[in-house]
Amino acid sequence: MHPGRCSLQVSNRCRQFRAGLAAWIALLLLTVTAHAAPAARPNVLFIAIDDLNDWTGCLGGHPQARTPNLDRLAASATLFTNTQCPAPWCNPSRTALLTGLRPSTTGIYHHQHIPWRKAELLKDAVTLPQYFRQHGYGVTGAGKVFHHANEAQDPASWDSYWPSQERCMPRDKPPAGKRPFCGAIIRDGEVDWAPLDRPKEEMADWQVAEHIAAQLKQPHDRPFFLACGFFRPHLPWFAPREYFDQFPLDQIVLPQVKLDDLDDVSPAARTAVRAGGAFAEVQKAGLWRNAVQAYLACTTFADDCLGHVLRTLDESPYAKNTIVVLWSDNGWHFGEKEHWEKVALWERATKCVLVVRAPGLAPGRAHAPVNLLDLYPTLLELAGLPAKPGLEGDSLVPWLREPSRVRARPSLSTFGPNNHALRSERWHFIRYANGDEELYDHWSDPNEWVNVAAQLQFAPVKAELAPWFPQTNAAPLYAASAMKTGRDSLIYLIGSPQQVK
Ligand SMILES: [Ca+2]
Ligand SMILES: [Ca+2]
Repeated sequence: MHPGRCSLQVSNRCRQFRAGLAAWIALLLLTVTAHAAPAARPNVLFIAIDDLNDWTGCLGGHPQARTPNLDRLAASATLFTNTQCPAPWCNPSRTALLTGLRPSTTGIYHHQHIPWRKAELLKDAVTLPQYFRQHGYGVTGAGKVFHHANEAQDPASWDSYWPSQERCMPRDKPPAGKRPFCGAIIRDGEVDWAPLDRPKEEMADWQVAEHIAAQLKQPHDRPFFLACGFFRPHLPWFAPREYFDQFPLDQIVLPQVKLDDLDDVSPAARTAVRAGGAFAEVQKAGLWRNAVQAYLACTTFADDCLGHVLRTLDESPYAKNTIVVLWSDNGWHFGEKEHWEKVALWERATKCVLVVRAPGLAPGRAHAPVNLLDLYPTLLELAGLPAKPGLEGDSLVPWLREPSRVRARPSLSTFGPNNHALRSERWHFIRYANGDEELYDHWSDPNEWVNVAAQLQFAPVKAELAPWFPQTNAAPLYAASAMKTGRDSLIYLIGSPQQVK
């Protein structure tokens, strides 16, 4: 055989073989591609706990806080230890988180700015759950996620809701007898608490947990976004007696307060807080310790509900392919700065809880300043959905990958028009609409006892942070005259709408 001819024949055969192989591989790939499911997107379990400050085991804000389920979640996730709310109040905080836009952009500053869809900018806004709906997710929820008129939950955002789109929580049966149960009338009876002689299964929050758990036990034919909103430890602090019994009254540790703490805050803030007056009422009634006990009890009850959901997730087929995010919408004062509740720009009111666990990412603790506004872009990136232009937060995925990363951008909280606070890793800088300022150094003063805003040596700190104050301060959805008087108008004592540019 002629070597050349032979070589030619081999070469031809090789070419035929290669061509056949290529065609076969192409066919195989085509077949595999045609039959394979599209890349599975992770599910999202989105958990809110109302009014939970840092009195948790993992954040260490109170030595007696007992939150074993939250702590376990935090240990398996990234715990953001310096999280600020967009606004220290349910409605503006949640509206900002769920629309991705600041209160100063939308004009939703107040508890009473509902329904928030009435704001021009939010009329056609696509909310976080709605965005997941638009991208093929099955989106459902139970409990308090949006703050809304009569607990309704913005039908555009959900495929379904429990108990219904009109009522986000089952009604808790009130305790027998007449309010107030705590022993005194505090803020016209709004501040109240009591241990209940009933099983936890009869509580609305437990029923929300039960509903979410049932969802996690079901088969799902597409990725899900499941929202779970717990109402406790929001007022009134009613919880089964077994939770109160875990915190014997004579052993309750009270928060550290400085008696003359308000002396160096701005006059407007001092007036506003004292006008609220609930802490003075609590003290006068001799019930400070009882109130702390009730809050700790309600927090442990909420944690128990959380545990029910997390255990069900862990035992489900979705354990490994579900992003878990847990957040609270604002902090709470218990007498620090003579203040009682949220609605202030100090750290006790603005610091909230944020935990994010994503498949494939190692647990860690991030101390960079972050904001609930960052959640919207974070969840889109984690789920592999297209980024949404116009959101005012930033994705936290870089901090989920590298928790020790430094962040230049401070975290913004807003309370009423043009009253803002910026939190960096070290500083908390508050500027009210009338120009009054407070500056606290968290490295030396974690309780925010010493306002150093007027000290010349810190002028450069303020100058560095100030450009982050928003340039836009939208007019409130409704005028202040439409507001109730008293505590609900505190927001305008500090920053009257007339002072807004
Ligand atoms: Ca709240
Ligand atoms: Ca002080």
